[in-house]
Amino acid sequence: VEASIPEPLREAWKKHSATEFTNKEEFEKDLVRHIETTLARSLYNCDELAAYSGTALAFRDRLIIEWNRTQQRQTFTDQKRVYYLSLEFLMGRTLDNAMLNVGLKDVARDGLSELGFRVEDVINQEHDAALGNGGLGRLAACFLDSLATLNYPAWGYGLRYRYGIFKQEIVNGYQVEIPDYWLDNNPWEFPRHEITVDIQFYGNVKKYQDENGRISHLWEDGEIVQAIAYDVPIPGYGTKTTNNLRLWSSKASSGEFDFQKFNAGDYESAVADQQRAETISAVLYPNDNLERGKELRLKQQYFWCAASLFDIVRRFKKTKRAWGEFPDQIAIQLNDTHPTLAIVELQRILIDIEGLEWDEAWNIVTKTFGYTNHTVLPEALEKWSVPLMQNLLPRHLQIIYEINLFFLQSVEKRFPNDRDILSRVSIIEESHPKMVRMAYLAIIGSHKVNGVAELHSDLLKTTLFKDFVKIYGPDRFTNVTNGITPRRWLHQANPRLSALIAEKLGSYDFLKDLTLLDKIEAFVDDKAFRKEWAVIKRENKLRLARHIKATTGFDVNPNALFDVQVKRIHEYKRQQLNIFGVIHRYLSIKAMSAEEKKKVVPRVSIFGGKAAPGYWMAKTIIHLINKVADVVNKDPEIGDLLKVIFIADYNVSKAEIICPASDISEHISTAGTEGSGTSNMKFVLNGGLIIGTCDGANIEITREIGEQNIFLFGNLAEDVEDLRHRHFYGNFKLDPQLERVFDAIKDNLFGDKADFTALTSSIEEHGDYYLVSDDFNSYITTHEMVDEAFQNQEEWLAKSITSVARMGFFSMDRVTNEYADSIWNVEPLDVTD
Ligand code: CR6
Repeated sequence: VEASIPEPLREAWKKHSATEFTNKEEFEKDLVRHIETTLARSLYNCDELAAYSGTALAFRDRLIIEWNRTQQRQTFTDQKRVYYLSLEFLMGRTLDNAMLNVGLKDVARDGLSELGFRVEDVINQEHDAALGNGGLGRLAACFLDSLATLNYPAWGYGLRYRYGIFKQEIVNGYQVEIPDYWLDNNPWEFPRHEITVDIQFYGNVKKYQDENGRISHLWEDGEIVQAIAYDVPIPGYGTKTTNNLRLWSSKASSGEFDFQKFNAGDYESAVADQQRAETISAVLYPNDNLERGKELRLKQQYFWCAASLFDIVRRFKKTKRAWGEFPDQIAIQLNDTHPTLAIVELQRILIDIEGLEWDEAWNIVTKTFGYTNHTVLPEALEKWSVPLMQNLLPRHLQIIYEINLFFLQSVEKRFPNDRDILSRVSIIEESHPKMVRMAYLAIIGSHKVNGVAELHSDLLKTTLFKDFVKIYGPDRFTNVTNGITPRRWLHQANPRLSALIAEKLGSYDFLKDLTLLDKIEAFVDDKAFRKEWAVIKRENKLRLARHIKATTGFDVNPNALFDVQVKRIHEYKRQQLNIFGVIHRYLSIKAMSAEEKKKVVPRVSIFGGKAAPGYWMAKTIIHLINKVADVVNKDPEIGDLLKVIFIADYNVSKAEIICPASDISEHISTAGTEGSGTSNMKFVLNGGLIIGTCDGANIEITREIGEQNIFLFGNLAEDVEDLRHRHFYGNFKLDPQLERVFDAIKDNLFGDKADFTALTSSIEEHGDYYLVSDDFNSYITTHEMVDEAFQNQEEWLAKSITSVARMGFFSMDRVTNEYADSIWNVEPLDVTD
């Protein structure tokens, strides 16, 4: 349908085109208009929430105007675009970020103040958009910020979950999960009821001969669910580019099927169908680094991949280009294996619907996709049962078998004497039931595979994907070390530090080119600068202390060393190592004389993070932390020397308070298990030091900032296998200091010891898979070095400043440019030209 306004009438239209506020007066006007009309409130009836909504709507107007221009411009120019497919986008709050990115936070602050509001209070009204579990989801959000900031024509595609990651409450020391219904008056999304895609499930496949005598496949019957698009504008920092994040929501299709039921008087069943369809986008699976093979999860994956692919293909077809140009126009990045079905879906569209030959289609497909792997943990690698897929996606399973056949044939030709290799690399695992190995499918269907930090990418090449390196050669595999956006993780989270740096460097240009930070190293001996740096850290600690007081009731001493570990709770991340270390410290202090106690460096050990609801061991760790907190925090012999805090419901907006307030943070995974980690970067960028293992991006952080500025400890990845092997063959001896800790637990010092048996016995009796005992001594000793170093505040400050100065490498902008050059082959497009 031609829906554009006829040429001669466009002048009239343009005269009234929407305009953007640029100053305080105009902002206030927009704000009041939205409160009075959009929200139907008045000056007698405007609380902080209404002020938030009004402010958000005023900024949304601006964003959508720029969004429109950007999209028109990108369509007109029609150059190659990037599509980032991710089941998770952990966006956090939007208003503060939008204000800063468009450069109008001061305008908003002044305007709101004239009407009786504080901008900080207004910002705090916003509910986090928490459509993600942890690092993988936050990485996707950082990508969107950088893609827009660097003017890449790029869209994100995801699911519009009705419930994001659950909210965590701590009740009697246990985690309780509360559903996160976040969509009530969310001003940041635009429903596009006119943009819908019908998605098919189940049914069966019929073979037939088309008019050219070619064998074709028809996927018929089954059930249809409708995908509806919701668009979220993504503003770049200091640019007009405003990209799009398109999230799909599921709804029953209004097709005949329902009406038949409805007309037959089967009203209840028709409504039940409706409900079932809506379930697809109802909830984010709350597992981090774990896949459980649930049918609904597979439905989510296909629903989202199919809707996104339909949308991408529809946009391409409008350009009337030849199919061969598809990979020159489109790059699709798969955020982990969750969107791997997109590979199969594109092949299906090209051969079954568009009538291309298999080889031509497959050539297009593999040139289009890139796959990012985020973990080597076996429990996180996706496998789908063949019978499940056969039932839900019969045509896709056929295509997968076909892909596998051609692939194995080519492998056999190249390695005729290696019979084993075929079963090792087959997409189909010959188990009962048979399983589809999604990572293998993703490798075979992509032209580039990358890991997220150097060690991780090396491990992929030497272990998990070793055979594929042999088959495709090393060039198919690459590394792009993760990064973070300095806009949110420095400028927004730590505005005073950002301002101090800007003052020294003469501008905020470092927010667009983070390598400029290296210029602050010249001020490391500047007294006034150092003083200001220290004051800012203290202010940030006070802010966190207030949050802790308000949420837990505990007072913490801002002069104490703040020691933070916030991230998902997982055995491989070893929060248990941390809390055992805390118990060790507690026992040591208890055994001290009054004289000795005077030398103790006061500490606050801060924990935060969610456990997957079904991950019992992780929940036990949370329980232990809270029990230890109960005992330690109330012990009069301890006083200020040690406090243990569990911050409930760790999320993006809490991270923005926590990261700037740490003296030291913990990144202590068993070597070789953490893909990258990204909070390590956030803490260092905010002037905190870190204690960590030689794992993930810790290694590159060390290389950048210098090993004198980081506290490394523990066994190396290359020794892990050997140690595990030795444990297995009975050569396990519990570290004596850890034994003291276990004895205290077994003496019921932290409540009923039975509550923690699983935790201690996994180490003592079941092989200590995560090497907690092996690393314990080194961990304790290194913490003693931390105490020692903290006593020399001048030295500590120098380490802090130097580290920040050397963090330029970890900007998400560097990451985005690397993907653009080495994987996507896309160029930026300046929409202001
Ligand atoms: N859990 C890795 O474990 C990495 C992020 C982003 C993770 C983490 O080390 O920083 O991805 N992996 O690359 C997965 O989610 C599978 C994560 O967030």
